[in-house]
Amino acid sequence: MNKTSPYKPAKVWKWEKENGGTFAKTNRPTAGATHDWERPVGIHPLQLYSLGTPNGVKVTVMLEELLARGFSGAEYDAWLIKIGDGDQFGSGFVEINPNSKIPALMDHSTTKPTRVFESGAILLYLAEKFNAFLPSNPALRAECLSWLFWQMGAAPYLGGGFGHFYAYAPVKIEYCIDRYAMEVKRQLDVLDRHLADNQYMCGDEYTIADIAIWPWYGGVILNRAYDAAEFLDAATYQNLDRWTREIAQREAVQRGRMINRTTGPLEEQLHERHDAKDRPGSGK
Ligand SMILES: N[C@@H](CCC(=O)N[C@@H](CS)C(=O)NCC(=O)O)C(=O)O
Repeated sequence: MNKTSPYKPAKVWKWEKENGGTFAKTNRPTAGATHDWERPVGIHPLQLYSLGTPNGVKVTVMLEELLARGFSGAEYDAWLIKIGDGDQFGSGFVEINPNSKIPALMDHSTTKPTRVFESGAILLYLAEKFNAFLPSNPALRAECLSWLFWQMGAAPYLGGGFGHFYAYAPVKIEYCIDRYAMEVKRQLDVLDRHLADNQYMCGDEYTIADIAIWPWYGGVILNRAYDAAEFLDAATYQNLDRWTREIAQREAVQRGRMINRTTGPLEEQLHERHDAKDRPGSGK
């Protein structure tokens, strides 16, 4: 491998041109809104503004799980935010997430509507609001939150690191792919060892830790992430494989992963959800 590079960083970095990667059109080094956008508000207590990526799927799975458990207060409208078109920089979205990333949630059942952004914070907010999918026993609760926060810290290495350089970067850079493949395989091993002795991330109970981890790491196992299952030798993580496939069978998970999805087979896409009767398949 050639370890030298003709690139010498300037004294002060300047944004001079798009870097050519898959998200080059929308990436920029500043925050804030780029255009006016009035946020639509539907009829349900919870209004979700999202897209069917792993971070978005965490929330739609949680909402579907809550509804499946009979919490009618978890009824929601799921609006589509097309991040490839820059919708996350519209003023009405930035108002509820100054970080301009999906998912973002508005709870209209509180006296003054409550905004929540960051998928982990949304899961925790909903778990506390409905007292569900979060153990009440202090030790188990600590375990659950440890794995929830593990996921929030770990997944950027999988998505922003490995996924970016393996699938999206305009050039394949061996150093970067090696670095992140090694870290992602270490993370897969962390999960695999833990799941050897635990049915779910927190023992016997399915919790927000599972809901957070499954879309990302289950995605690798099911080859839904970056087409990298073979490269990462995903089949060797047998306990993680068992957990992934068990969770994939849950009806709420199957419904949740289709909401706000705009890629893959049409029969797995439901671009927006406004009613429990909305069903994927129309491609709309
Ligand atoms: N830590 C955030 C990450 C959210 C995130 O990275 N969202 C991506 C899609 S998965 C996004 O909106 N990207 C748009 C952009 O970066 O402009 C969370 O978990 O909510």
